[in-house]
Amino acid sequence: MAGRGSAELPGVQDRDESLSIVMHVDMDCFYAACERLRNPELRDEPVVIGMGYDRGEPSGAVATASYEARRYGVESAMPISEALESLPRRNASSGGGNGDETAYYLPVDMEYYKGVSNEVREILNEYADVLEPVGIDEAYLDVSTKASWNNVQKFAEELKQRIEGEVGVTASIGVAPTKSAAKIASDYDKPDGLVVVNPGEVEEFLAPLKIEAVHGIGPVTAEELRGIGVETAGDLAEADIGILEEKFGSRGRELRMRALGHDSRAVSPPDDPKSMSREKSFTEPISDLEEKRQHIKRLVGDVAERAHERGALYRTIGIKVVTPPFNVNTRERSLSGPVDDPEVVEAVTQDLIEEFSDDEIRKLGVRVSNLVFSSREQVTLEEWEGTNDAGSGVDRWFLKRVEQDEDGWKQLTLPDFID
Ligand code: TTP
Ligand code: MG
Repeated sequence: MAGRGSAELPGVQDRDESLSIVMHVDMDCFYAACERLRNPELRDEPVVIGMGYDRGEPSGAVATASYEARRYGVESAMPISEALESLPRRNASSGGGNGDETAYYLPVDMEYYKGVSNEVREILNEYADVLEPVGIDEAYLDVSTKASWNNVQKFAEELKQRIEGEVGVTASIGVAPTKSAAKIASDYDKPDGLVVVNPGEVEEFLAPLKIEAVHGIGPVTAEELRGIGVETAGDLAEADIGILEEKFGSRGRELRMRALGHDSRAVSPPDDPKSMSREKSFTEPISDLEEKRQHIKRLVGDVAERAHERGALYRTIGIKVVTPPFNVNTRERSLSGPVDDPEVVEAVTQDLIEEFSDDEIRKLGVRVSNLVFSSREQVTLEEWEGTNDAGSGVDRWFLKRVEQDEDGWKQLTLPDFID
């Protein structure tokens, strides 16, 4: 079934869809679920998390709401002031359990949510041949060799239980032969859902859904399609190809293929970053060398820790020094080989800052680049061997090693620093 020739969507790799088992995991009301972890009082209660929200204020917009709060019409992107109208704030004095008419309102705490997200990701890694995280609370997993269509339901149930048992939040999972069907399936029975769409059932699964559910169809195309009587994915799958081409040109055929469930995008790990950096601005420029050294030390600690967490080795270490009014100076040194060693970063950067001993500085930065990733469990053997696609793991690496010079950092590579 591989290689559908002209039926393949343009710009995507040839992939045998019938062989892949794709899982889409999406955490339920994620920010609210995180808050419930550290405050059990919030469990089963309406909870609203606001971006740009300050406690007690009507400012900001809803980032997410617990399912209990959604019953009152509160949803993402709604102004907090509007949410408050349907669901007033619960005061500490009123205590919990005073019915569903009020909600807890809390500001977003990204750092905390990222920590929870990482815990989930570690479990996902164990279950995936290839893991493609999307944002903070979603991921695609290719589980083709870890599971079979006969046991994938149990496999996904076990994964859900592990996430709930070990992290304490719930996930909804969709399983299908393609990414787009898996994503729709994970949303189909939220929260705490599990929907498996077997090969051969994708078209039937999609048919009753509104055309917006079809991958790549936005509100404008949806409206145009409705204009020619196409309301559901099933209508689109059966639509006259002549009419679709007349209206949408070559895209018409493509849209129809998508409504039939074809999607040959492979689950692929996100690109590795090319560099990692941290910067600090000062409201009053600093001139004391010891103070500069202390800031550098802190920035080095942050950058080196992040690189270590991501399994990144670096070959180039640099500093950025912004002097008034806004002169950006960058200095870098390259080592003879990649390292993961905070002391080397500290030594190099402290040496580089000497040149700016007498300057007033309004911003300092530390960057490591020329990265090589040591822990790449999520990359499949095929990618390493370059059989999967042109951008194989190895090729991408080398490409990256010559694609430096980003973020306004001038390439100023000095002779090798270390033998
Ligand atoms: P979603 O997965 O879209 O939403 P959710 O996890 O809260 O709820 P669901 O059970 O429907 O999956 O987004 C994940 C997080 O991203 C969400 O908890 C908060 C944040 N977010 C925003 O900050 N703004 C937004 O507009 C949306 C949609 C999400
Ligand atoms: Mg979610």
